[in-house]
Amino acid sequence: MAKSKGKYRFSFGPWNISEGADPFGPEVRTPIALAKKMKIAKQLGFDGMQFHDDDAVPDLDGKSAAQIAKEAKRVKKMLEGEGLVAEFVAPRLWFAPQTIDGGYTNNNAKERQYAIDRTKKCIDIGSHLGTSAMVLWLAREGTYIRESKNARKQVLMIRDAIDEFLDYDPKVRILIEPKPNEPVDSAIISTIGHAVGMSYMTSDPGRVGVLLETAHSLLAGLDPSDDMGYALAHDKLWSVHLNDQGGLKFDQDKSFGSNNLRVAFNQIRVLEEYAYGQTGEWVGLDVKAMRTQKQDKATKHLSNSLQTFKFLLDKVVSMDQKIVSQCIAQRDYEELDRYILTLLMGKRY
Ligand code: XLS
Ligand code: MG
Repeated sequence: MAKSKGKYRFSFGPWNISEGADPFGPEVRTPIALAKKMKIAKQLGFDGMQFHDDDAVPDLDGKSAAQIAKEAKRVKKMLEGEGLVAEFVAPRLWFAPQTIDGGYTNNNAKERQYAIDRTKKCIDIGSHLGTSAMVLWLAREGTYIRESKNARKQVLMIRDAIDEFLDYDPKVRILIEPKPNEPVDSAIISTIGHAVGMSYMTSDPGRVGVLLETAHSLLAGLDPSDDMGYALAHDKLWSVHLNDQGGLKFDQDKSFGSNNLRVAFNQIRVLEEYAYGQTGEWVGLDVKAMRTQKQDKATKHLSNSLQTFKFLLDKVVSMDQKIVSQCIAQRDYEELDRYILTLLMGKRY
C-alpha cells in the first residue's frame, strides 16, 4: 500500500471558529479576529487556511479592484507572517440580496450577472492570496419549488458560468463542493457524481475537480469513502472537508469521527491507499464547535478532529494486509468485519 503518512497538510476556514449562532438563537461567543485565527491555526498544527472571498476582503461588493488587491495582499502578508498559505478562496454566493434566488441559476438576469461578477472578484482575490484554487459551494443553485426552475437549463447555466471563469483566468482551478440540500430544498449539483459529471461538460475538464465534504455525502445517504473512491477514479479529488454528521438532519459539521468512527476510518483508508495529498491536495476540517462550548475552549473541535485523523491514520497504517487479503480470498467478510472492529477498539486480534 502506498504510504502517504506524514505528508498530509491540514487547513480550515475562519468560519470554523464561529460564534455559535443557529437558526433559533443568536451568537453565544464573541468574534475572534482573522489575525488571531491564523495564530490559532498555526498553534494547533495546521498548515493553511481556506477563505470565503469576503473573509479576506470584507464588504467586497462596494470596493474597487485596486482596494480589493490591496486588502487581499495584506492578508497574504499576514499568512506569510504565521508561516501559513491559502488553500482556496470560495465566493460567498448565498448571502447578498441578489442571490436570494440563486447565483448562476437565478431567474433574474441582473442577479445572475452579480453572481458572475462576484465570482470573478473571488478569482482575483485567490491570485492575490497566492492560490489558483477556487471552491464553488453551489449553495442556492437549486430550488425550493420544482416548477420555478428548469433542471436541464440550470445545469447548462452552471456549465456556462464555469466556462466563463475558466476563460477569465487561465490559471484558475475550480473545485465543485456538492451538497444535496440546505439552504435550498434540492440542489441541482447534489452529489460528487453530479459534480464530476459537470466537470466533463466544461471547456477545460482538466481544471475542474471536486471537494468532498463528509457530511454532504452522508446527507445524500451515501458513504463518503465511496464518494472519495469515485472522485479518485476520475483523478478529481482535489480537496476534502472532513467532519461528521448524525444522520439526515441539518448540516451539523460535527468533529471528524465523533459520530461514526468506522466511517471516518474508511475515509482515511481510501485517502491513504491512493496516496492522497502527495500531489499537494489538502485535508480540510470543516467542523464547528458545539453551541454549548465556552469562549476560551471553542477550538477543541479543530484540535480533536486533527488528533482523530492522526490516530485513525495510525490504525490504517497498522492494518494487517495479510489478514485482510486472507479474509477476502476466503470470502469470510464476517471475519474481516471482526478484524476491523477489533483493530478500531484497540484489542488484540
Ligand atoms: C457549507 C460549506 C462551506 C464551504 C465553503 O456547508 O461546506 O463551508 O466548504 O464555501
Ligand atoms: Mg465544506
